Amino acid sequence: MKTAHATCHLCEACCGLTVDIDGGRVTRIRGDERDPLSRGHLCPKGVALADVQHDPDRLRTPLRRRGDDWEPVGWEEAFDDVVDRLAAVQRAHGRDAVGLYFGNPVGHSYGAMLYGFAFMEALKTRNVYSSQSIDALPRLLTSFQLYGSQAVLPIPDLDRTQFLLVLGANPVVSNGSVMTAPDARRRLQDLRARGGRLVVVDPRRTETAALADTHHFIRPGTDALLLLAMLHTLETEGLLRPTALDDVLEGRERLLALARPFAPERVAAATGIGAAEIRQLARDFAAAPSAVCYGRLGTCTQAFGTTTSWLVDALNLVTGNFDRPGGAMFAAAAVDLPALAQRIGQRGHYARWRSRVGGLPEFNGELPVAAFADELETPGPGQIRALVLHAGNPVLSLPNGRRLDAAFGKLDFVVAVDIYLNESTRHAHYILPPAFGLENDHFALLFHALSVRNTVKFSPALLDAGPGARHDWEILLALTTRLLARRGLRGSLMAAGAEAVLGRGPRRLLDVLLRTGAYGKGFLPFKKGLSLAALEAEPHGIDLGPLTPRLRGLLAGRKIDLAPALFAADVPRVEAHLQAAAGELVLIGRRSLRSNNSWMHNSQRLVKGPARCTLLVHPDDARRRGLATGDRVRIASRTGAIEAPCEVSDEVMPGVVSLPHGWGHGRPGARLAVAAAHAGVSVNDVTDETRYDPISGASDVNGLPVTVTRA
Ligand SMILES: Nc1nc2c(c(=O)[nH]1)N[C@H]1C(S)=C(S)[C@@H](COP(=O)(O)OP(=O)(O)OC[C@H]3O[C@@H](n4cnc5c(=O)[nH]c(N)nc54)[C@H](O)[C@@H]3O)O[C@H]1N2
Ligand SMILES: Nc1nc2c(c(=O)[nH]1)N[C@H]1C(S)=C(S)[C@@H](COP(=O)(O)OP(=O)(O)OC[C@H]3O[C@@H](n4cnc5c(=O)[nH]c(N)nc54)[C@H](O)[C@@H]3O)O[C@H]1N2
Ligand code: SF4
Ligand SMILES: [Mo]
Repeated sequence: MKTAHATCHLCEACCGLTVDIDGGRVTRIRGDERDPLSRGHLCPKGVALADVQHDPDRLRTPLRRRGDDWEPVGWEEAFDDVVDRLAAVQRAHGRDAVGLYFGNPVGHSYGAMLYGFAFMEALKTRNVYSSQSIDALPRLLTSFQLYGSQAVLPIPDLDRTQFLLVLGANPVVSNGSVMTAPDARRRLQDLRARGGRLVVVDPRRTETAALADTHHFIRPGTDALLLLAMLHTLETEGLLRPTALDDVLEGRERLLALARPFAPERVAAATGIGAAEIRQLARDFAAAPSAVCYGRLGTCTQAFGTTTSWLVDALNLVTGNFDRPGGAMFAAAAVDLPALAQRIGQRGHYARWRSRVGGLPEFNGELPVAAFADELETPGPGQIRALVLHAGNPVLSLPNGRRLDAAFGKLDFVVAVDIYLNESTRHAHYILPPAFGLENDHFALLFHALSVRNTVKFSPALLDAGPGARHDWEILLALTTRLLARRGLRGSLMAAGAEAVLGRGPRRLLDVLLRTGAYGKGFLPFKKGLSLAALEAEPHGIDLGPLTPRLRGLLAGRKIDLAPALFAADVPRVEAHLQAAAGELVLIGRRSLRSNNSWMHNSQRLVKGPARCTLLVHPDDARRRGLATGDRVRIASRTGAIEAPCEVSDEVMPGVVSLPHGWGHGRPGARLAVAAAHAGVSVNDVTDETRYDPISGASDVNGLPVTVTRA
């Protein structure tokens, strides 16, 4: 038996793991006490990583469809045939006829991320989609507009702030998002222990709200009204002082003028938060020695996602809580993504083109998933006829999954790079299963840059994937070079170039990135400078200290417009929402400590116990409909209806019901034995792809009008 150290890649928290391995199998996973960021923390998913690692349903060899069945096929044959078919579709119907969807796990694999760029370049389709547009797109667009780069992402200085205002996030369960914060629970308890305050604004009394000094229920989709009323209060009560960043801020007067019509009294009914409470919240925020407002999934995946994300930053900026300890700050990672993004020209771009059918804007080369179904179904040049699915499960994860499910079934060709034969990959003609988890090296390329503390760590693979295995990056590289090689002499040269640069694997690239990064030149304790070898000598990772101010360097002479025209133009729509129909039930989601989006339900230890895919209904709403806990209820929307068990609970506010996403297993053709026995229903069978934030195109899945009746 050996014991070694690794990093959990399942969520943004990147917890350090101590792993016992016996005979090539993981026998035990514990939290690594010596990891400078996670300090021993481990959640139930981290323990269950072993279950996925050794899951008998996990695919180990490429599969090719034979009618309704599958046959194993060799890698080279599979690569050749897949690329033949993709190239044929592009030749016959144009580049955009091949669609690409990549899912959340790509962001957790530095190899898949780096090689994914190359693959996208080779495919050259405009039909690129990802889970980002049902996640953080409004946050990225806000950064692009305000700071000139999607990679300049403000992170709450969680470990030092004296006042944290959380809107639409549940870090005690999620362990942070666009805020890498392992053991968020302890960090929040520490905040209160040092005399700081935690205020949570959420339509559900979440696990995070349970730790808070104050929790305000808020009617879904009304955060922008709340933030405008807070800005109004700050101005009218004279609570705004000059800030250290005033010389780089523009448009302060325009911002305050936009907020002027929104007195707390005017937004109280729509938000569900009393005017006195809103005023007090603004006063407390302004009076705190340091404060930070943090908005996440609930503020992004709603009707006003971009405007809300902007106002969150605006509040931090005008109160002087930006780029200073205890406020919103910026990580300085060993591989500094904002600097890298600048160097490789990936600062972002917006609306350079729009989707063919719905006219939704691209962001940084990607179209919002709200446009996906139309682009699959609507005939004409540019229609998607073949699809590459990389580490995504859109049938369960995207709005109106049923429509996508049907559309995928009609495609000429689908290839999936995935470890499971699941609800989405069952539509594939080929499934190419990569090495997984502890068979991969880990480096938190993305998440070191989103972290509440600067650390750096590299974890080499602990398990041998076996001679027949391929890593995500190897699969992407094989497809990339083959695609290029089919494009004549120039393509062949590019393929040879790609092979020469990328063929030695992502470790080489990472070493270059580390050596050319901010710590590459030499720093204590590495007088020689940071390199991959230096990192490998420190299996627990290296602490680089708390976040430090650095915004001015990131702005590189640019000023921050506090009220960009693109966002300001949305305020009348926010104002119109004051009159939104009250009384109708709206649906929100929720996450659980024992669930990871749609793909860890094949772990017995995660799914055991009482069913978790239940509809939370407030007692008043239940009484009115004659519902009790355990009743089956029918949840209906424009797109369809599903049935789930009812759970009466005052955890949700009146008028709001909550159902988690990622369930709805047991579909014919999928191969997930445990998940099928704990199927649940998919909330995305009732979410609506036509509902999105019009600025970014991000899907609005929180605040969906539904009718709920006894089934
Ligand atoms: N209604 C509603 N919908 C939501 C959300 C919500 O809150 N409410 N949340 C949204 C969010 S934030 C996200 S991120 C998305 C997620 O949306 P997706 O990314 O589409 O879905 P996942 O469930 O993460 O599925 C990941 C897939 O990757 C596969 N996989 C896992 N590890 C690997 C790997 O290492 N390599 C490869 N190649 N494949 C792998 C899994 O088998 C699975 O098929 O869901 C979104 N959908
Ligand atoms: N255990 C576990 N951890 C995870 C995941 C998981 O599936 N399971 N998924 C990972 C992923 S991909 C992501 S993106 C992160 C997400 O991490 P978080 O951003 O923390 O996401 P959620 O837990 O979905 O929290 C969103 C909150 O918004 C609330 N909400 C809904 N609508 C509104 C609204 O209009 N206004 C306000 N103020 N609140 C609203 C919901 O009630 C919910 O509490 O979590 C990651 N971590
Ligand atoms: S919090 Fe995230 S990174 Fe940490 S053990 Fe759980 S799933 Fe893994
Ligand atoms: Mo996500």
